[in-house]
Amino acid sequence: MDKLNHAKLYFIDGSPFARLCRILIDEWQVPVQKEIVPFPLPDDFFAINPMGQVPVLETVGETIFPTSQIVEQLWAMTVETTAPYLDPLADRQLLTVILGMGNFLVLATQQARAGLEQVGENKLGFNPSERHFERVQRCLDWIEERAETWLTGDEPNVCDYALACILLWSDSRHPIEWRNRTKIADIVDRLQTRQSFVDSAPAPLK
Ligand SMILES: N[C@@H](CCC(=O)N[C@@H](CS)C(=O)NCC(=O)O)C(=O)O
Repeated sequence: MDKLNHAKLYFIDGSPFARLCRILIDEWQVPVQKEIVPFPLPDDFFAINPMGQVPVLETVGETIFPTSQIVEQLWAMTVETTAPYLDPLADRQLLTVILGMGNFLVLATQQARAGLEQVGENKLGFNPSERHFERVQRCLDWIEERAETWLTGDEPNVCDYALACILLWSDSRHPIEWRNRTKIADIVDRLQTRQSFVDSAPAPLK
């Protein structure tokens, strides 16, 4: 068997980052198996990824994370480079901002859902969770300013998929205001009916 047939993506059902990778595997037709792992992740997952997070892509001899690195690897594995081109500077900066915004949103949402409250004097000078939500709103404004029909060209690309995965995850966990940005809302609405999105939709929370 060749190297491609051995590749495996570890994911948890809800993760927007893992959902992006699952969607890219389907959209770009990359030969990668998908293996679901439970949430919370077992402690021994730290042996696979020292950050204790999914997604993780295993190929022969390589264990690849975080999401941005997996995206590059999946792109390199597309059989006939069917994936649309990403400009090395502008588009990758956009993807970095979208994934960074996702990190802030996940951290702040997890804190809200964990019911954590302030227990001591705030020596930092701001509320980290509120600051994360503020960053998300500012990033959305920045992305909306740059959006056209799609974020990076004439067809949907990894930046559009990533943005949609993150905002749909937010809707399913701890909704925030984002639909007031009409271009972003239009992108998400056009993507969420695609088969790759339907097949990877997170199960409702119990
Ligand atoms: N920066 C990471 C973010 C990945 C991430 O936040 N994964 C979350 C799920 S959305 C996770 O694995 N959480 C498990 C845990 O915290 O135990 C990446 O780009 O891959």
